[in-house]
Amino acid sequence: MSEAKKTIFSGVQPSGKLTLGNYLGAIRNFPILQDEYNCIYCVVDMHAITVRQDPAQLRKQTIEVLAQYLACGLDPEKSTLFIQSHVPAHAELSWVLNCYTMFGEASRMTQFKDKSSKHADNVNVGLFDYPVLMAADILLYQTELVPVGVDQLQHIELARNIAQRFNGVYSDTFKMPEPYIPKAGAKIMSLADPTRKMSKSDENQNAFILLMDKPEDIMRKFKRAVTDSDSRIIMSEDKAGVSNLITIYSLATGKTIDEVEAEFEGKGYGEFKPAVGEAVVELLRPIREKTEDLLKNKDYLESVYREGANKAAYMARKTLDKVYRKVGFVKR
Ligand code: ATP
Ligand code: LTN
Repeated sequence: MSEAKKTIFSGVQPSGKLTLGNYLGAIRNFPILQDEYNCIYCVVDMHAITVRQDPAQLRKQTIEVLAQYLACGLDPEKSTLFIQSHVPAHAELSWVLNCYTMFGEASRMTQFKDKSSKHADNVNVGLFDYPVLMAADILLYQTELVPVGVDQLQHIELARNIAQRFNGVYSDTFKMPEPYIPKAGAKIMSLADPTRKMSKSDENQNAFILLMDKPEDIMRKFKRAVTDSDSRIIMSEDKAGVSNLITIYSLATGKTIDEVEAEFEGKGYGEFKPAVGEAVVELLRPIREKTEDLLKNKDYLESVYREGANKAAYMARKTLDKVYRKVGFVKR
């Protein structure tokens, strides 16, 4: 890691098993820049507890997300991979940033509104504060680029506003982060209801494809995927279901949208849906197999996240010290 390199930061919540949406929208892009950038990828367990989690499951899923980072091509020699709760600077900076975030702006976050209605019995302060912790994650490392799906854009804009406000009150402290959102795949839709985002916390198992799903489950879910009454295989705004499948097929095979439309011209869903299923089976097969292998080697995974936390803590401390000094805390 050299000082001259620009920094990339992103995180994924261990709130469930990873989906094809997480992969195509975010994780797929994580390894591609690891040679040119100082890349930092975190498993954000502190974000995950904003909705109720089973402790044993959370521990297991946290390790699984780390294994999947590696299986998707992240190299711990090149990138810093760690678990958020292992680096206390995230919680420390988020407290300070709370005091530079307006109640009104936090109230406008659509993810908060969505999750509050989904978990009406547990609208806790952490859920409200979620985007401020995310701003701390990003700003601690002087991040310039944040690869995420489009649903996270509003949170990155909030992080920019907080950074700008803090820099304005004191002096330049934080770099301005930019979102890095893929042109295709930024919002993969649910297979059961293509007007909604594919989400790992959906109650309907047929709504999502998991990276660890068995080939037969992947095939079954695609065959059942909700499409529209008109059976033409074309990309169109009023054909959410089929457009979503075309996007997935195009990303899984590397074919352009035009090529996909030409390939299935005059053909129906009976041919198209199994073809999408097969392409996704082949896309995910090496990731699933690599993850299974890695999960057998807990010592190795432990060495990766320990080493990662040490590197991250060192980088984070520099920013946190600066922030504490600027706001007027006495040096200890
Ligand atoms: P949850 O259902 O628990 O809210 P999630 O499935 O939305 O979780 P996150 O951990 O919040 O997943 O997201 C991890 C990354 O994956 C983020 O960058 C997010 O933008 C991206 N992402 C999540 N769902 C999709 C999707 N359907 N399409 C594209 N990108 C997605
Ligand atoms: N909120 C993100 C996860 C996340 C994140 C981050 C992403 C937490 N901290 C920092 C990018 C940068 C989500 O995907 N729901």
